[in-house]
Amino acid sequence: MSQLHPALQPVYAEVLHRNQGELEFHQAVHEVLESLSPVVEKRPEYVEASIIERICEPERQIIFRVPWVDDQGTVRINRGFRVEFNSALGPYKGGLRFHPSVYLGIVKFLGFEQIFKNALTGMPIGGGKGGSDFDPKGRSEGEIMRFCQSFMTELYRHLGEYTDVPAGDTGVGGREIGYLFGQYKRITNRYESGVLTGKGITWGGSRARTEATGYGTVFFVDEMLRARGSSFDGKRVVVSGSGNVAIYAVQKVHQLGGTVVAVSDSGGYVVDEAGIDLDLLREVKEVRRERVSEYAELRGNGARHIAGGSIWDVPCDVALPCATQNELPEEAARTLVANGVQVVAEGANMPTTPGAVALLRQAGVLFAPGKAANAGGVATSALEMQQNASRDRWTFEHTEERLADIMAGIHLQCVTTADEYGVPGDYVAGANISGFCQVADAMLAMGVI
Ligand code: NDP
Ligand code: 2IT
Repeated sequence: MSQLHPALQPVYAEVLHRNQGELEFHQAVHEVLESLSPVVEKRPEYVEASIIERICEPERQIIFRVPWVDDQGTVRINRGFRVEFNSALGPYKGGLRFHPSVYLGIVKFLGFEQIFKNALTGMPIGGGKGGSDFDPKGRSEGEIMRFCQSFMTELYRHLGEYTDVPAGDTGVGGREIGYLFGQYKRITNRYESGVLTGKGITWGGSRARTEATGYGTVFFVDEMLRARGSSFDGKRVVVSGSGNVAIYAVQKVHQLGGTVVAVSDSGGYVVDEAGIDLDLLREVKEVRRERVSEYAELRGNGARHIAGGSIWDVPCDVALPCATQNELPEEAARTLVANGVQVVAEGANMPTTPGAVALLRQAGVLFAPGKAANAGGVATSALEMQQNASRDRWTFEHTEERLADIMAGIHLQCVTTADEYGVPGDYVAGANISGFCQVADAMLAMGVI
């Protein structure tokens, strides 16, 4: 990790002291503070008003018990979280994650990232995140529904279309949003469409929201390539994960002329030199809710599954980590560079470790941070809120066009901000500085609250 600006060292020390053991949160804060040295020099008013200290402290943190009964009649207890991090630009907005690894440090890192990501979208949304250590793997439909109902029975009192608007994230997709929305509607006796995003199309959802994060990541890379006179055409691409973000990244890469040759899950990865068959992947993951190993068995064209191991061993021009945090460590970055990778763009949140990011950038690899590259999901959530507020429903084409425009706008903001602050071509600094300044200016305007 590089040295922070002297004005930022005590801020970071206080974050470590106040949030002990929350390693992912420390990592996310450090990564933003590293970018802020030129801002501290250029905008002393932020330091005088303690804006950075304030941004690092969530406005509100909610932790609650989630009791539910499994199919055997046993009472189970999970922990629920909602961290309402920053509402300077709009109501708290961000997903819910259901995964056994979830604890306060993960929710806070995600919520912190979300503040700046949401600012970059240019939409009026603040930052928040939530979830539970509930493990949906192997659970029946009934168990998932009862868990979601219990979770919402506490969470509902903190939500509202002008207050806090959750959506999905790892382990929370359309099915879970349905159960959560149903329970919210029942408890409040209000059809408040704008309280959750990622809803089904017939009951207030936006077309293209399901596709938006993966599509947006690929649109962002397309902008990076285009700015350098290149394109996806003929590129070999590796996408980690095989969930919501990964699946639609694969689809858009194929539409733009690239070939995705590998995808993964937590059990291993599949190499399919002919190009991933999207229909089969969707059937295995979205319909049967099975493992990628089954994809290799059903494909029958020489596609092979490698249990364990690292998907980053597969040579590629473009690498899109779309699974989870810290899934692309330094050794993997070294292998990618040795194999000639040109671009790494984060579809997931913080999938690349700080050491790996440094190594990629030293090697001249184009690197797009998640805050910018995966902002298409939450941007389209904001478009869903807009449709809900106006009781309207847009076409797929119109929504996708808005998404593409937003991603092009984020790319431009990263480039121009990096230029303005003397770090040309640095997408990490461009994204962090641009997102930060928008939030900081709003906080300054609103006084000490
Ligand atoms: P899903 O639950 O749909 O899919 C997650 C995928 O990642 C699964 O294939 C899962 O495999 C895999 N995975 C999880 N942990 C690991 C691991 N340790 N090693 C390898 N693979 C792993 O989640 P999403 O696709 O929605 O989210 C993926 C990432 O994208 C997350 O970081 C999320 O925060 C981020 N993101 C999501 C957005 C959205 O709109 N959904 C928006 C922006 C970012 P397995 O099934 O084996 O667990
Ligand atoms: O990390 C993310 O940006 C998301 N999981 C999407 C959040 C949202 O509110 O759509």
